[in-house]
Amino acid sequence: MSIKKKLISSLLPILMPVLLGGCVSDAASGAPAVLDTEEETADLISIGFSQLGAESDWRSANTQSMLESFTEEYGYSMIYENGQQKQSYQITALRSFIQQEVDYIALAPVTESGWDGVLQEAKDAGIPVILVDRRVDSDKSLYTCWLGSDFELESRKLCEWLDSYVNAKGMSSSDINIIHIQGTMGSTAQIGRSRGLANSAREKGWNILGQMSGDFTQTKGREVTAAYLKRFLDVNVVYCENDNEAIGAIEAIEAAGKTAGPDIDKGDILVLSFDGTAEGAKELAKEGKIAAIAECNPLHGPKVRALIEAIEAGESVEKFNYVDERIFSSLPEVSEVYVEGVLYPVEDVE
Ligand code: GYE
Repeated sequence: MSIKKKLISSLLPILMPVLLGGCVSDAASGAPAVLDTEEETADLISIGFSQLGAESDWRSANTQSMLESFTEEYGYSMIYENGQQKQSYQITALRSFIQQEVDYIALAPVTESGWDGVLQEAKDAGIPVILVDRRVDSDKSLYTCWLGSDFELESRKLCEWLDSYVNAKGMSSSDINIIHIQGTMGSTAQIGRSRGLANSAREKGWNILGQMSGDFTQTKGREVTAAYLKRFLDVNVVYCENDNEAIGAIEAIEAAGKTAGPDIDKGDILVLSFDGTAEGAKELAKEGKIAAIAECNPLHGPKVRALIEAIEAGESVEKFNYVDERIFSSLPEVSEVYVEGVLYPVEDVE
Protein backbone atom coordinates (compact mmCIF):
# COMPACT_ATOMS: atom_id res chain seq x y z
CA MET A 1 0.00 0.00 0.00
CA SER A 2 1.38 3.41 -0.94
CA ILE A 3 2.12 6.02 1.70
CA LYS A 4 -0.75 8.25 0.68
CA LYS A 5 -3.19 5.35 0.45
CA LYS A 6 -2.20 4.22 3.93
CA LEU A 7 -3.04 7.66 5.27
CA ILE A 8 -6.31 7.84 3.44
CA SER A 9 -7.25 4.37 4.67
CA SER A 10 -6.60 5.44 8.22
CA LEU A 11 -8.91 8.39 7.63
CA LEU A 12 -11.62 6.28 6.05
CA PRO A 13 -13.52 5.50 9.25
CA ILE A 14 -13.79 9.26 9.77
CA LEU A 15 -14.50 10.08 6.16
CA MET A 16 -16.88 7.19 5.65
CA PRO A 17 -20.10 8.94 6.71
CA VAL A 18 -19.21 11.91 4.52
CA LEU A 19 -18.27 9.72 1.60
CA LEU A 20 -21.32 7.58 1.95
CA GLY A 21 -23.55 10.64 1.79
CA GLY A 22 -23.30 10.84 -1.98
CA CYS A 23 -22.28 7.25 -2.62
CA VAL A 24 -24.07 4.28 -4.13
CA SER A 25 -23.47 0.62 -3.28
CA ASP A 26 -21.38 -1.65 -5.40
CA ALA A 27 -24.08 -3.60 -7.27
CA ALA A 28 -22.29 -6.96 -7.16
CA SER A 29 -21.28 -7.12 -3.51
CA GLY A 30 -23.62 -4.64 -1.91
CA ALA A 31 -20.57 -2.97 -0.42
CA PRO A 32 -20.31 0.79 -0.61
CA ALA A 33 -18.33 2.07 -3.58
CA VAL A 34 -15.52 3.44 -1.47
CA LEU A 35 -12.70 2.11 -3.59
CA ASP A 36 -13.15 4.63 -6.40
CA THR A 37 -13.10 7.39 -3.87
CA GLU A 38 -10.01 5.92 -2.28
CA GLU A 39 -8.25 5.94 -5.62
CA GLU A 40 -9.24 9.56 -6.15
CA THR A 41 -8.19 10.70 -2.68
CA ALA A 42 -4.96 8.73 -2.97
CA ASP A 43 -3.66 11.54 -5.18
CA LEU A 44 -4.06 14.13 -2.46
CA ILE A 45 -0.93 15.56 -0.86
CA SER A 46 -1.07 14.95 2.88
CA ILE A 47 0.03 17.62 5.36
CA GLY A 48 0.28 17.31 9.11
CA PHE A 49 -0.18 20.76 10.65
CA SER A 50 0.88 21.25 14.26
CA GLN A 51 -0.55 24.58 15.38
CA LEU A 52 0.80 25.81 18.71
CA GLY A 53 -2.51 26.75 20.32
CA ALA A 54 -5.60 28.94 20.24
CA GLU A 55 -4.43 31.73 22.54
CA SER A 56 -5.38 34.76 20.46
CA ASP A 57 -7.52 36.12 17.63
CA TRP A 58 -4.39 36.15 15.48
CA ARG A 59 -3.94 32.43 16.10
CA SER A 60 -7.55 31.64 15.19
CA ALA A 61 -7.19 33.59 11.94
CA ASN A 62 -3.92 31.79 11.21
CA THR A 63 -5.47 28.35 11.82
CA GLN A 64 -8.46 29.20 9.65
CA SER A 65 -6.22 30.40 6.83
CA MET A 66 -4.26 27.13 6.93
CA LEU A 67 -7.36 24.91 7.08
CA GLU A 68 -8.99 26.79 4.19
CA SER A 69 -5.89 26.57 2.04
CA PHE A 70 -5.31 22.82 2.27
CA THR A 71 -8.65 21.38 1.24
CA GLU A 72 -9.39 18.56 -1.20
CA GLU A 73 -10.36 21.13 -3.84
CA TYR A 74 -6.75 22.26 -3.82
CA GLY A 75 -5.51 18.68 -3.82
CA TYR A 76 -4.61 18.29 -0.14
CA SER A 77 -5.66 16.41 2.94
CA MET A 78 -4.70 18.08 6.19
CA ILE A 79 -4.36 16.56 9.64
CA TYR A 80 -4.64 19.43 12.12
CA GLU A 81 -3.43 19.24 15.73
CA ASN A 82 -3.76 21.99 18.35
CA GLY A 83 -0.75 21.96 20.69
CA GLN A 84 -2.50 23.98 23.44
CA GLN A 85 0.64 26.06 23.99
CA LYS A 86 2.60 22.95 25.06
CA GLN A 87 5.71 21.92 23.20
CA SER A 88 5.35 18.31 24.41
CA TYR A 89 1.95 18.08 22.66
CA GLN A 90 3.45 19.48 19.48
CA ILE A 91 6.27 16.93 19.56
CA THR A 92 3.73 14.14 20.02
CA ALA A 93 1.75 15.49 17.05
CA LEU A 94 4.87 15.56 14.87
CA ARG A 95 5.71 11.97 15.82
CA SER A 96 2.21 10.87 14.87
CA PHE A 97 2.52 12.67 11.51
CA ILE A 98 5.82 10.87 10.91
CA GLN A 99 4.21 7.55 11.79
CA GLN A 100 1.36 8.26 9.35
CA GLU A 101 3.95 8.99 6.66
CA VAL A 102 2.49 12.34 5.66
CA ASP A 103 4.00 14.08 2.65
CA TYR A 104 4.73 17.37 4.48
CA ILE A 105 4.74 18.71 8.01
CA ALA A 106 3.78 22.32 8.76
CA LEU A 107 4.89 23.37 12.23
CA ALA A 108 4.01 26.60 14.06
CA PRO A 109 6.33 26.11 17.07
CA VAL A 110 5.34 27.57 20.44
CA THR A 111 8.93 28.43 21.43
CA GLU A 112 12.24 28.38 19.58
CA SER A 113 14.28 25.80 21.49
CA GLY A 114 13.94 22.05 21.96
CA TRP A 115 13.08 20.86 18.44
CA ASP A 116 16.33 19.19 17.31
CA GLY A 117 15.33 15.60 18.13
CA VAL A 118 11.92 15.49 16.48
CA LEU A 119 13.07 17.52 13.45
CA GLN A 120 15.87 15.01 12.97
CA GLU A 121 13.26 12.23 13.08
CA ALA A 122 11.23 13.97 10.36
CA LYS A 123 14.37 14.44 8.29
CA ASP A 124 15.33 10.78 8.68
CA ALA A 125 11.83 9.86 7.50
CA GLY A 126 12.33 12.11 4.45
CA ILE A 127 9.42 14.41 5.34
CA PRO A 128 9.98 18.10 4.54
CA VAL A 129 9.12 20.45 7.41
CA ILE A 130 7.81 23.95 6.75
CA LEU A 131 7.90 26.30 9.73
CA VAL A 132 4.98 28.68 9.96
CA ASP A 133 4.90 31.94 11.96
CA ARG A 134 7.55 31.34 14.65
CA ARG A 135 11.02 29.91 14.21
CA VAL A 136 13.16 27.23 15.85
CA ASP A 137 16.79 27.61 16.92
CA SER A 138 17.73 24.21 15.41
CA ASP A 139 20.24 23.79 12.60
CA LYS A 140 18.81 25.09 9.31
CA SER A 141 19.36 21.71 7.65
CA LEU A 142 16.58 20.26 9.84
CA TYR A 143 13.77 22.16 8.08
CA THR A 144 12.97 23.10 4.51
CA CYS A 145 11.93 26.72 4.99
CA TRP A 146 10.12 29.21 7.22
CA LEU A 147 7.33 31.68 6.50
CA GLY A 148 6.32 34.48 8.85
CA SER A 149 6.87 38.03 10.06
CA ASP A 150 9.87 40.16 10.90
CA PHE A 151 8.88 40.71 14.52
CA GLU A 152 11.72 43.06 15.36
CA LEU A 153 10.87 45.22 12.34
CA GLU A 154 7.24 45.38 13.52
CA SER A 155 8.51 46.59 16.88
CA ARG A 156 10.86 49.15 15.41
CA LYS A 157 8.03 50.66 13.34
CA LEU A 158 5.86 50.93 16.45
CA CYS A 159 8.72 52.46 18.47
CA GLU A 160 9.46 55.01 15.74
CA TRP A 161 5.77 55.88 15.79
CA LEU A 162 5.95 56.41 19.59
CA ASP A 163 9.07 58.55 19.26
CA SER A 164 7.44 60.80 16.64
CA TYR A 165 4.25 60.97 18.68
CA VAL A 166 6.10 61.99 21.85
CA ASN A 167 7.86 64.74 19.85
CA ALA A 168 4.57 65.87 18.31
CA LYS A 169 3.12 66.17 21.82
CA GLY A 170 6.09 68.33 22.83
CA MET A 171 7.11 65.85 25.50
CA SER A 172 10.59 64.70 26.35
CA SER A 173 11.73 61.06 26.05
CA SER A 174 12.62 60.98 29.72
CA ASP A 175 8.91 61.61 30.53
CA ILE A 176 7.97 58.27 28.97
CA ASN A 177 7.34 55.53 31.54
CA ILE A 178 6.51 52.21 29.93
CA ILE A 179 5.18 48.96 31.23
CA HIS A 180 5.93 46.14 28.86
CA ILE A 181 3.55 43.18 28.59
CA GLN A 182 5.48 40.45 26.82
CA GLY A 183 4.20 37.52 24.79
CA THR A 184 4.94 33.85 25.43
CA MET A 185 8.52 33.83 26.67
CA GLY A 186 10.95 32.22 24.25
CA SER A 187 8.64 32.55 21.24
CA THR A 188 10.00 34.28 18.15
CA ALA A 189 7.29 36.95 18.31
CA GLN A 190 8.17 37.77 21.92
CA ILE A 191 11.91 37.75 21.31
CA GLY A 192 11.70 40.16 18.35
CA ARG A 193 9.11 42.50 19.86
CA SER A 194 10.93 42.65 23.20
CA ARG A 195 14.31 43.24 21.55
CA GLY A 196 12.87 46.03 19.41
CA LEU A 197 11.52 47.83 22.47
CA ALA A 198 14.67 47.30 24.56
CA ASN A 199 16.87 48.77 21.81
CA SER A 200 14.56 51.70 21.10
CA ALA A 201 14.15 52.52 24.80
CA ARG A 202 17.93 52.63 25.13
CA GLU A 203 18.35 54.78 22.00
CA LYS A 204 15.53 57.21 22.78
CA GLY A 205 15.94 57.38 26.56
CA TRP A 206 12.52 56.01 27.58
CA ASN A 207 12.05 54.41 31.01
CA ILE A 208 10.86 50.83 31.18
CA LEU A 209 9.32 50.45 34.63
CA GLY A 210 8.67 46.72 34.41
CA GLN A 211 8.24 43.83 32.02
CA MET A 212 6.35 40.59 32.45
CA SER A 213 4.73 37.99 30.21
CA GLY A 214 1.02 38.19 29.46
CA ASP A 215 1.31 35.01 27.37
CA PHE A 216 -0.47 36.70 24.44
CA THR A 217 -3.82 36.41 26.25
CA GLN A 218 -6.42 38.96 27.32
CA THR A 219 -6.70 37.56 30.85
CA LYS A 220 -2.99 37.71 31.58
CA GLY A 221 -2.67 41.07 29.86
CA ARG A 222 -5.30 42.41 32.25
CA GLU A 223 -3.76 40.79 35.34
CA VAL A 224 -0.21 41.94 34.66
CA THR A 225 -1.30 45.49 33.81
CA ALA A 226 -3.47 45.68 36.95
CA ALA A 227 -0.54 44.60 39.13
CA TYR A 228 1.81 47.15 37.55
CA LEU A 229 -0.70 50.01 37.82
CA LYS A 230 -0.85 49.42 41.58
CA ARG A 231 2.93 49.39 41.82
CA PHE A 232 3.78 52.34 39.55
CA LEU A 233 1.69 55.51 39.61
CA ASP A 234 3.50 57.27 36.76
CA VAL A 235 2.89 54.75 33.94
CA ASN A 236 1.97 56.58 30.72
CA VAL A 237 2.59 53.90 28.07
CA VAL A 238 1.62 50.20 28.01
CA TYR A 239 3.45 48.30 25.28
CA CYS A 240 1.51 45.08 24.64
CA GLU A 241 2.92 42.38 22.38
CA ASN A 242 -0.48 41.54 20.86
CA ASP A 243 -4.09 42.69 20.47
CA ASN A 244 -5.51 40.43 23.16
CA GLU A 245 -3.08 41.68 25.78
CA ALA A 246 -3.95 45.25 24.76
CA ILE A 247 -7.67 44.61 25.22
CA GLY A 248 -6.89 43.17 28.68
CA ALA A 249 -4.61 46.11 29.52
CA ILE A 250 -7.36 48.61 28.69
CA GLU A 251 -9.80 46.71 30.92
CA ALA A 252 -7.25 46.98 33.76
CA ILE A 253 -6.60 50.69 33.11
CA GLU A 254 -10.32 51.47 33.20
CA ALA A 255 -10.92 49.26 36.26
CA ALA A 256 -8.19 51.27 38.04
CA GLY A 257 -10.15 54.47 37.31
CA LYS A 258 -7.65 55.70 34.72
CA THR A 259 -8.11 56.51 31.04
CA ALA A 260 -6.64 54.67 28.09
CA GLY A 261 -6.13 57.25 25.37
CA PRO A 262 -3.78 59.37 23.31
CA ASP A 263 -3.42 62.44 25.56
CA ILE A 264 -0.43 61.34 27.60
CA ASP A 265 0.39 65.00 28.19
CA LYS A 266 -2.94 65.21 30.07
CA GLY A 267 -2.85 62.00 32.10
CA ASP A 268 -4.06 59.36 29.60
CA ILE A 269 -2.26 56.04 29.38
CA LEU A 270 -1.25 55.31 25.80
CA VAL A 271 -1.61 51.68 24.69
CA LEU A 272 0.41 50.14 21.86
CA SER A 273 -0.28 46.78 20.25
CA PHE A 274 0.66 44.24 17.57
CA ASP A 275 -1.48 42.20 15.15
CA GLY A 276 -4.49 44.31 14.11
CA THR A 277 -6.50 41.10 13.82
CA ALA A 278 -8.96 41.16 16.75
CA GLU A 279 -12.13 43.08 15.86
CA GLY A 280 -12.24 44.36 19.46
CA ALA A 281 -8.74 45.79 19.15
CA LYS A 282 -9.54 47.48 15.85
CA GLU A 283 -12.57 49.13 17.44
CA LEU A 284 -10.42 50.32 20.37
CA ALA A 285 -7.90 51.70 17.89
CA LYS A 286 -10.63 53.61 16.05
CA GLU A 287 -11.55 55.21 19.40
CA GLY A 288 -7.89 56.04 20.10
CA LYS A 289 -7.81 53.79 23.19
CA ILE A 290 -5.17 51.79 21.37
CA ALA A 291 -2.94 54.49 19.92
CA ALA A 292 -1.12 52.46 17.26
CA ILE A 293 -0.90 48.85 16.08
CA ALA A 294 1.98 47.23 14.20
CA GLU A 295 0.25 44.83 11.85
CA CYS A 296 1.08 41.15 12.00
CA ASN A 297 -0.42 39.30 9.07
CA PRO A 298 -1.89 35.88 10.01
CA LEU A 299 -2.99 34.80 6.52
CA HIS A 300 -0.24 32.30 5.89
CA GLY A 301 -2.25 29.49 4.29
CA PRO A 302 -2.05 30.48 0.61
CA LYS A 303 1.64 31.36 0.98
CA VAL A 304 2.50 28.01 2.56
CA ARG A 305 0.54 26.31 -0.24
CA ALA A 306 2.54 28.25 -2.83
CA LEU A 307 5.77 27.06 -1.18
CA ILE A 308 4.60 23.45 -1.30
CA GLU A 309 3.53 23.83 -4.93
CA ALA A 310 6.99 25.14 -5.76
CA ILE A 311 8.64 22.23 -3.95
CA GLU A 312 6.34 19.77 -5.73
CA ALA A 313 7.35 21.35 -9.04
CA GLY A 314 10.99 20.71 -8.17
CA GLU A 315 11.77 24.41 -7.73
CA SER A 316 14.02 25.62 -4.95
CA VAL A 317 12.42 27.90 -2.36
CA GLU A 318 13.87 30.65 -0.18
CA LYS A 319 14.82 29.48 3.31
CA PHE A 320 13.22 32.51 5.02
CA ASN A 321 10.04 33.99 3.58
CA TYR A 322 8.69 37.23 5.04
CA VAL A 323 5.15 38.59 4.77
CA ASP A 324 4.53 42.32 4.17
CA GLU A 325 3.06 44.29 7.04
CA ARG A 326 1.77 47.77 7.77
CA ILE A 327 1.31 50.09 10.74
CA PHE A 328 -2.07 51.48 11.81
CA SER A 329 -3.26 54.43 13.89
CA SER A 330 -6.34 56.62 13.85
CA LEU A 331 -4.44 59.57 15.37
CA PRO A 332 -3.39 62.34 12.99
CA GLU A 333 -0.05 63.35 14.56
CA VAL A 334 2.23 60.83 12.82
CA SER A 335 1.68 60.13 9.13
CA GLU A 336 4.72 57.96 8.38
CA VAL A 337 7.64 56.21 10.04
CA TYR A 338 11.12 55.44 8.71
CA VAL A 339 12.95 52.28 9.62
CA GLU A 340 16.28 51.38 8.04
CA GLY A 341 15.68 53.84 5.21
CA VAL A 342 12.24 52.45 4.35
CA LEU A 343 9.18 54.66 4.68
CA TYR A 344 6.01 53.09 6.04
CA PRO A 345 2.85 55.21 5.80
CA VAL A 346 0.75 55.11 8.96
CA GLU A 347 -2.61 53.83 7.74
CA ASP A 348 -6.11 54.25 9.16
CA VAL A 349 -7.42 51.28 11.07
CA GLU A 350 -9.56 49.21 8.68
O1 GYE B 1 1.16 38.15 17.38
C1 GYE B 1 -0.03 36.69 18.81
C2 GYE B 1 -0.08 35.22 18.83
O2 GYE B 1 3.42 34.34 16.83
C3 GYE B 1 2.86 36.20 15.48
O3 GYE B 1 1.22 34.82 18.47
C4 GYE B 1 2.41 35.23 16.48
C5 GYE B 1 1.82 35.84 17.73
C6 GYE B 1 0.72 36.85 17.54
O4 GYE B 1 -0.62 34.66 19.91
O5 GYE B 1 -1.29 37.27 18.81
